[in-house]
Amino acid sequence: LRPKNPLEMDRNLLRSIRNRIQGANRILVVTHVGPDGDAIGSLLSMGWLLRAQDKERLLFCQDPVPEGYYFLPGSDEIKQEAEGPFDLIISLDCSGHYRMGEEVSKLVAALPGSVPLINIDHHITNTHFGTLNWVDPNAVATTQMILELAESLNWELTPPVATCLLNGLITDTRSFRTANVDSRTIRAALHLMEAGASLSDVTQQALERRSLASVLLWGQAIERLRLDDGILWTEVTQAMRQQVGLGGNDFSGLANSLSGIREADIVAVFTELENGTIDVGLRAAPGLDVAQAALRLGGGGHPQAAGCTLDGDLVGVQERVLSELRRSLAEQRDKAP
Ligand SMILES: [Mn+2]
Repeated sequence: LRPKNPLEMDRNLLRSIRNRIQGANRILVVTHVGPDGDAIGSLLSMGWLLRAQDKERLLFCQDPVPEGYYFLPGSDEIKQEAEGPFDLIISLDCSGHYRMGEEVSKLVAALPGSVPLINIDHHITNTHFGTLNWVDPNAVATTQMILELAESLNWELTPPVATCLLNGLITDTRSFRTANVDSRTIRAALHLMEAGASLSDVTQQALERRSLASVLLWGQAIERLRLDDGILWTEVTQAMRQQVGLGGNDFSGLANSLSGIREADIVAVFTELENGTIDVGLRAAPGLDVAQAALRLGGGGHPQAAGCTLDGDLVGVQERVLSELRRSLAEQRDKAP
């Protein structure tokens, strides 16, 4: 029988996390490059919680906060530059050390001595790169884990904390619609609403509202859709982005929407980033898994939603990824009853 709350499973780990935080003077809190709603919600909620504990902390993300999350309290506090010293690092929603980005690697290398790292994450592909690793693939979002941490430590859930935590739950579950949502998720959401978070506000802001330019970009990407033996894919290039006037790398939601297409067993969206690398977003139909394929390509994620970032030109990356996906799909079809 699986314990309902992983913290009940490992009191020692919880105690160690608490002690490390209590003993730290200046904490670097980091989330992953290309941040999503759970990443930003985790970073901000942890920031608010640490502040209430009178802890000096710096909230860091290598990439800027996507516009859709500006509404979250404290979003302007997230820095893209950091300077030591730090005596503790907390990594949130990162499945591997590389997910924190090159800037963090450089920063950590420049710090004197080795700085302990607390790794809090819910990706099944997590590589346990921390000094302390709390990895719970049964949690629908990293913010669900932070909520449980706060509850266990009797940290107060103020409305800003609750709002940021709910943002992670709502975005990672697409408003409680993913297969991993269970009564534990709904209880968490209930608790956050009671603490002052608005379900309708966060859903509207985080999932519904988008710029016209991003919808026009969707239009172009949809025109380029291709379907071959259950694999549906498309691309978003920098040229397409310029055409609609949408700068940066900020673009999300397309892969999720495409994953509802009946003919698709697997969806792949290839996005050319500003730095020339290709971001690959993968989605699997219920019962299929893209996390393992993503892991073999050097990325990671969840069975239903995973991804990786690859060097190379768009066509070369597509060939490589599509052949890996074909192989993975064939294996899974062979195993299916
Ligand atoms: Mn997440």
